[in-house]
Amino acid sequence: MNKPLNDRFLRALQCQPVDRTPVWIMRQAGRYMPEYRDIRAKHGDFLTLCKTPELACEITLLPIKRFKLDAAILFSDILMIPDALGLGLKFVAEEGPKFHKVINSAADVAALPELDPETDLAYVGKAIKLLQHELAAKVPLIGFAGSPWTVATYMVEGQTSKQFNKIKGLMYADSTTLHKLLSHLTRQTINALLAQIAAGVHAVMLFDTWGGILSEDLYKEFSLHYMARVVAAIKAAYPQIPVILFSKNGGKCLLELAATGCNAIGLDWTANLSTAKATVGNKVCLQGNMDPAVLYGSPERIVSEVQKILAHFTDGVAHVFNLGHGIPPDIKPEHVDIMLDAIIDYHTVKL
Ligand code: 1CP
Repeated sequence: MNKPLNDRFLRALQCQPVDRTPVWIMRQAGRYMPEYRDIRAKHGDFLTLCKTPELACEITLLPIKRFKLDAAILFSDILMIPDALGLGLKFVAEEGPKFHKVINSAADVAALPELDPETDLAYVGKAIKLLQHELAAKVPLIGFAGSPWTVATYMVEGQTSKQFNKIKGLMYADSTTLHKLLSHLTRQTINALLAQIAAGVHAVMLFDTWGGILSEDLYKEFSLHYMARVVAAIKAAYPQIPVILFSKNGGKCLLELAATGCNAIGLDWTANLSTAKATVGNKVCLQGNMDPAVLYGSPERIVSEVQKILAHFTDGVAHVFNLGHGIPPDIKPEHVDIMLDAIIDYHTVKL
């Protein structure tokens, strides 16, 4: 893809100076936007939106047209890989994702196919190519996948979980099988991300939503290790493409995350920014970390919470502003404007 006109997001990820802090929002094209709800109501279910390149492209652009954002993120989902692996994904209203087939034995893992992203995930590449044209290189486009561990939780549990007893059960009863599953997913993830980069994304991010449910040792063995393999493979093929790792509740292993060779670490709102800066602030860019719930607050409170975060980065440590997790569906879009204006105004005042 062409070099974007607005490159402050890519510069921050490379720890280069920027004119102001770049910002994007996890789940920025989602249900809190009336424009998204309209498209969803017209075209049916979420998977249809993901698998129709024209719609995925149109939805990716919605928040870019509506808000002052510095990056677009491809409209897709981390569960498209297990869907392509043949597990039969559907989204049930009020309940979330459900898989028809679940993985619970060595035989299940051995039966998983190797994906060819050019055919099995062709709709992803097509959406990126459409975006290349439609975004007209205004802002960079982020590609993504789930971390192997996080995607494995859905494949083994069959749905979202609170206790994660099935995957933890497999971990303690038959760790060899779980490692085989994670290795398999790591290969598919690498190939899918390399295909996204070849199609034109400017940066990639791994979402490790459930890494934080593991103790430190198990996190290193079952989550971090496989993310490190993904980073190494991306960097070997495309050294210039920035890689962001986001482990929700991953604040314990910042040094190890930075040692993977990633460019940026996404932090949730429980991370202490002073500690994070002191630990890895001279090695990687930090992304985050406002509690999404702040956006339920008053305009004054939103502005003061934004300022509190930005005050940590006046010394030039590389930072991309984001929420600490996805934006909830019932946030008022005007509150997003207040947050974005506060970020832009903060820098206007400082300059
Ligand atoms: O219309 C709808 O109801 C769909 C809601 C929705 C949306 C807008 C889902 C269902 N996924 C998405 C898009 C999505 N998901 C993006 C698009 C880009 C963006 O705007 O950010 C991304 C990056 C994701 C990533 C994703 N999907 C994650 C990792 C990040 C996170 O939020 O923790 C996870 C865990 C999923 C699985 C998923 N997709 C959707 C649901 C309801 C879930 C389950 C979440 C859970 O288990 O609690």
